[in-house]
Amino acid sequence: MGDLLKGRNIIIMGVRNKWSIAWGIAEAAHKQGASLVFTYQGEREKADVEKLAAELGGVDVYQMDVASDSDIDAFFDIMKDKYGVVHGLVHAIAFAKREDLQDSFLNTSRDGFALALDISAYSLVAVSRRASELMTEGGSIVTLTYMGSEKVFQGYNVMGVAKAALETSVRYLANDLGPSGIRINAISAGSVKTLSARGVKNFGSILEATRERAPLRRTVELQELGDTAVFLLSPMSGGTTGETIHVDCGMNIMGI
Ligand code: 1JT
Repeated sequence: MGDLLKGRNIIIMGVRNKWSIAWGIAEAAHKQGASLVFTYQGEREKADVEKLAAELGGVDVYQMDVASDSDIDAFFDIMKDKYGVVHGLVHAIAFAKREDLQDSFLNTSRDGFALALDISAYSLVAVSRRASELMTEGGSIVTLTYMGSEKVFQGYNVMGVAKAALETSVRYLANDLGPSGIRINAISAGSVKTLSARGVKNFGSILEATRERAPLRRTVELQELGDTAVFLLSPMSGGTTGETIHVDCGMNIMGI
């Protein structure tokens, strides 16, 4: 418990279930007194997300598909009417077609490439623009990335390209938003067993390699990702923007 985020209205996009990185962030932010709002993609996610929201006692939940500009506009209209001011935004959303995460990158279709980049990278630009209009007291935006943007991971393919675009978007957005007192940073999470990762073949061997080779000899905990997000959302990180922070038990520093 603490009050690092007390009185701050923070939107979290991408809570899906207990294993979600966004849920780890929600729990950590809740412990620091944040007033949270969750968004979910569509009807399929509604019940699960509402149940999790109830666990934190009175978190508002709204449907918003980042593929739809009208969904995004409608959501931020509600935020403006109901809250007026937004202090924080967590973007924990990515998508790629299953076939594009299995085959070789060489075979990525035009459609698959555009879809992965739209949902995983452009969506940050779209929601940051709307959120920034409500961040009249300054603000902090946090997104999630993965080391597949920097180095080749067999099968990560188009998501690696999307995450590279996401990280570069963070830098350009930091430049645009900085003068308004709004910071934006990315957390590069080590491998964790989320629903997204579950569908990935050989994901077990990635976790195993992390336990064997990462400096800390283990995989990262959701709580550690949550605590880093709290740091980035709070004034504790006031001098940091445009940055990608690795929270991966040191895995990214290793060669073979
Ligand atoms: C997505 C998925 C984004 C899985 C993701 C992701 N970011 C990290 N992971 C886990 C992962 C996946 C692969 C991998 C290593 C880690 C799936 C749905 C779309 C968005 O390959 C080495 C493929």
